Amino acid sequence: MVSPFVILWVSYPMNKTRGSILMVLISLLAFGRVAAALDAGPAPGRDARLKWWREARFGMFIHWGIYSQLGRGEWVQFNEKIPGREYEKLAATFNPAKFDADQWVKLARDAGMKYIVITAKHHDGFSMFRTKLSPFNIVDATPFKRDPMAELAVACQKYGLKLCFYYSHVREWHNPLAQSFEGTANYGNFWDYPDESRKDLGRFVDEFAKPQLKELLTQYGPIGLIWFDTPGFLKDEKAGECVDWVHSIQPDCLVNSRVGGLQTGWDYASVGDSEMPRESPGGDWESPITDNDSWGYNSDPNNRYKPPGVLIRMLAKCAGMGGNMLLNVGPTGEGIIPPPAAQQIEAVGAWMRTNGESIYGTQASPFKRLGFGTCTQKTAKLYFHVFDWPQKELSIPGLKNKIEGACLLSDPERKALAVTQTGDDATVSLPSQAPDKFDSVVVLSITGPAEVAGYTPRQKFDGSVSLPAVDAKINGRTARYESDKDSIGYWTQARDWVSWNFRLKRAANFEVQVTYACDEAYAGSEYVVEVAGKSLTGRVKTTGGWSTFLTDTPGSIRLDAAGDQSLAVRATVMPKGAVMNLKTVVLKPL
Ligand code: FHN
Repeated sequence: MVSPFVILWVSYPMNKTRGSILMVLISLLAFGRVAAALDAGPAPGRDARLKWWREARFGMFIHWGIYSQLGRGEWVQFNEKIPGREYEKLAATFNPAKFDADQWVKLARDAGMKYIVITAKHHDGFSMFRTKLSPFNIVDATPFKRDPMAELAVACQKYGLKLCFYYSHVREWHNPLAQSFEGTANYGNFWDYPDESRKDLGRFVDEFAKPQLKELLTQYGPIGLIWFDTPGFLKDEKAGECVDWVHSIQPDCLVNSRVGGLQTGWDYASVGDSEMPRESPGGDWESPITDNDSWGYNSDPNNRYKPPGVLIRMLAKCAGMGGNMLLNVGPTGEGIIPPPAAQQIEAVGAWMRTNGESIYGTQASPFKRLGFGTCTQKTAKLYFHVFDWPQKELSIPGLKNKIEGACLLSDPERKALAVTQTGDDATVSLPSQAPDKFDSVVVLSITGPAEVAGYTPRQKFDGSVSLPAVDAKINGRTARYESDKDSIGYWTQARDWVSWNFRLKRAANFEVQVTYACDEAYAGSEYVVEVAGKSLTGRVKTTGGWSTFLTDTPGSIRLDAAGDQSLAVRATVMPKGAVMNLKTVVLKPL
């Protein structure tokens, strides 16, 4: 079953908090039904349709439209409430003479991307393709007059990528019929079309969206997928019609989950915008990730492009959780992919040329967590993506299979690395230098399908033991793990406590380091750290807020016995209604 959070899909550029809260509520309403839908089993032909997509793991997203000329993102019309008549004038100046479909697709191909999803029509309602449904389109309304989708189709054919279309089927600011209200929030065009009673989403879908989809699915050859967005309150029935419509015209064309909140029949789930789930959502999923702070081109010099290392690790993490990464670029109004974006993509491409084997066609990691990075797998092969290169050896916890061999994926000779295996603990000897700054891949050949024991933190090579909140057992009523702060919060009952099991290889004296946050108004609790029959006491000080963490050292402790141990943190005194937000406990050898 796919975890419910795969459908927490949207955070809005114009009012993130309001938009996110609303979408969380909508998503919560949808949980049961999506889960039920997925439990009902795959739609006929779905596995066959998804074959190329599961193999691909990496695609390019392109947000490009007449808004790109302004350099203020794709939401500029809504954010600035630009009247339709004014906004339409942008078509008259749109002449992206530097657009070169071949160059764009080649850039994607060289980066190892296998599909391109481009905005055929975004919320502004401007069609970036030849259409009979509206004169507000790139061929009829601009001096450019060309159909970029036709040119991209040729280039995709040439370089062997799948061409796919983003299509905004509910939210539109140009067509007066399109939806405005989504619950209490209004993301429609209420400044040009204030009379809500004249809006009719059903008619908009039937009379405009579906015929346009038909054009997209009949004018450009085989289309890999239709990427629907912002379903809002589209009725299940209508969303279902959209899915069937796509499949009836091109049975092999995939449809993502944003077609509707509660749909059965879509092919894969889109998680939230630029969301990196903490654990695998399960099933087939994809994360759309912007390369900077915007989707459409943003000329603000403060716009932060993600460094290549971040993107490479995101790609590995997605694959490690069994998902795809759809990396977005926002070309300019002239039709070029901004140089910082192109450079980023080239750097990811360089990594993919060496390490692509560890991404394409892989499945999710069999390990719940790996301290050093992540893992992907294929039959009889495990690919360990090592982000934090350990000195000398890589410790692999809980692998039950026999290891037949190990090597570095970047080593052209694939020289064998020494491996020792004791029970379900394995160590692989490594060179001292990481072969890659961001993600070095260590390949293990194993017998049979990977079998992994439950995760227990292990003592590291430097002798330290790190016990993060995410691995803690939380005993109690209110305390819970908060992923945004990566800590245990809501610890508002003194009797709640947390504990970890861990495995010690070598006895030592350890300094105990407790990292926590505490708001000034709640400081003053007392806690104890208990391990191996010994205990240390600490007092919780203010750290300046619930998200500001500091490290406290309540003392040191000797652990004599190697083997399985457990450590607990309890509150002994809680004068002000909360204990702390606990992030980690680290045992540092003295
Ligand atoms: O509102 C859009 C946004 O502009 C962008 O297209 C993203 C991409 O996933 N989707 C919507 C918000 O979720």
